[in-house]
Amino acid sequence: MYTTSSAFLDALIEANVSFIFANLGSDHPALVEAIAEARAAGRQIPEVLTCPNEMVGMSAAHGYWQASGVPQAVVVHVECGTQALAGAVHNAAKGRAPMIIFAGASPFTQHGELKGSRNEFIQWIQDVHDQRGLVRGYMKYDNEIRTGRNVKELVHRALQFANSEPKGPVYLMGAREVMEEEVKPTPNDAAAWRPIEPAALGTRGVEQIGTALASARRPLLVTSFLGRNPNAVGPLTSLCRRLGMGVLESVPNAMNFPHTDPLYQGNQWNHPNQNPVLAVADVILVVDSDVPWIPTVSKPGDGARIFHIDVDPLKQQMPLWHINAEGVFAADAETAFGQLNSWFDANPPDAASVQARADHYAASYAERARELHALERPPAGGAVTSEYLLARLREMAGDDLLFVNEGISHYHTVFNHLALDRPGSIFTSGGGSLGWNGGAAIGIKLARPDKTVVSLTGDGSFMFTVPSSVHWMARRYETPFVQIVFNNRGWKSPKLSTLAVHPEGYAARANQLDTSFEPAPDYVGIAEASGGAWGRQVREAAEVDDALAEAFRVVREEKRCAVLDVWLPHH
Ligand SMILES: Cc1ncc(C[n+]2csc(CCOP(=O)(O)OP(=O)(O)O)c2C)c(N)n1
Ligand SMILES: [Mg+2]
Repeated sequence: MYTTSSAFLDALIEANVSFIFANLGSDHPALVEAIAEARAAGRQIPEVLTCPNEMVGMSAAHGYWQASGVPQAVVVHVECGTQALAGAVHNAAKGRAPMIIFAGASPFTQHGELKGSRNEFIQWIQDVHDQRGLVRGYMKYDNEIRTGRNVKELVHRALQFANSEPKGPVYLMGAREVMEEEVKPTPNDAAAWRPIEPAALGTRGVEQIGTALASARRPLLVTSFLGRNPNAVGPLTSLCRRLGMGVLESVPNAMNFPHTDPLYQGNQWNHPNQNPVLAVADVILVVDSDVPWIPTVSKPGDGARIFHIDVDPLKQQMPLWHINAEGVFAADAETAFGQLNSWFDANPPDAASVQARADHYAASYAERARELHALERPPAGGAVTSEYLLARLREMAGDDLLFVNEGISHYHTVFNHLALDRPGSIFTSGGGSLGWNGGAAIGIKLARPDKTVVSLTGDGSFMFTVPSSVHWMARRYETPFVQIVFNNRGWKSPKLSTLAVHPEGYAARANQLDTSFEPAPDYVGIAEASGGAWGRQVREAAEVDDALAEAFRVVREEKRCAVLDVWLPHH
């Protein structure tokens, strides 16, 4: 038998989908049957991963794409499972992570008119007015499969949207009767549904940007996520070096530029102070950034000339957005840097100016390096600090490490002290819905089994990941990773948010703000019970080296997760 569901699976294979992150229900008999039939017949289908929690499954699909560039599939149960995707929907949309989500829908017949007609009470209860509307504000494309005769077309069209810039998740739903419909197999025409080719700058744009950069005294590139495409980092590095252009990251989402290069000028988050490098830059090239600066605290100087190159310069999903750019370009960063590099081949910049700029940035780089280094010294008394821990991790880390950063109030600490220089070596969710790191670590390990994955998470964010599901899946699907919990006994960030607006109010004087996790949960115990993880608590700086070494050994040799519950000063 060949049904809509069989054709759906074939379409996924044609689209190079290796995994279906699935959470099944009464809407899926046709799909479950088609999967079983394909297995019995030896027909190729994606591997199905059972995801006890939908958000974990979708975060895994997100992580898989981040580490491989290949979108995967998520299957969930009607509107309930769609809602249970929860904040992963936000993260994929904001992080522009492509994937295809399929949800069944309640049968639309109730007297047995068609195969798949209603036979369970829940099918009346789960029939809602606008299932697709639940996620429409976040999906690049959504549609309903109405017949098996064009299901493959819908899958390929959906993925064409997902894979075209600005990328993002797409959603299909199909009712039971439709997914049961018998159809004839059709040929593979996935190649006819290619994503839009990367966009280039126009000749005038290249000239405009090139001329401005050539004459700048303090040219500065500001970026957040150009390194989502690891191939953009090389051309950027060449461009910066030949110009003596500094690089400032704003809320980085990837390894955008080698942090060991003297042109690197640090990363700015919610720091409540004007960034000094940004203040004096006279020509600023913003490339792939959703928040290049926060104007109430930090912005370019008044006379600065700003150019903006972005996969989505209009920020189509952001109702309020503006930077005062004299040139705005929708272009692919790797392509644009290639064009600018060619322009500078033909128009070599003045060597003395380049040297002067590079010297200036190198001096501020050295100053920053000294400050960071001082922070890494273990404090008197022996307690562990995040800076010390990260410095040790940096020293002990091999070149095979991939980092997952959901450190929240430690986001910048992680970027600062790991000082990474390998493109594609660190990932963040790109959004603001906490709990992405556990699922993401699974997806990243699935995509890159040769790598050692290290997830760095706040204690609150550990709890948001649904750790029981994460650690069960990690064991079941053999995706061991190191997970380091920055345990400050609660949510520091909401406290910082309050104090930033009310520095001298009641909250500032209160002895607790309902953000504490005392008594602290046993994070190692949770992971151990759910997935047989190894783990230990770390309270002293002197314990760090042993704990890290053992964690790496366990993950690499015993192939199980290792959780280090690192006790930092109370938030
Ligand atoms: C799903 C979700 N719920 C709530 C928040 C609001 N929020 C932002 S940061 C934060 C605290 C996170 O705690 P933790 O991971 O321990 O990091 P810390 O702030 O302590 O560094 C919270 C609750 C959010 N961003 N996402
Ligand atoms: Mg915390």
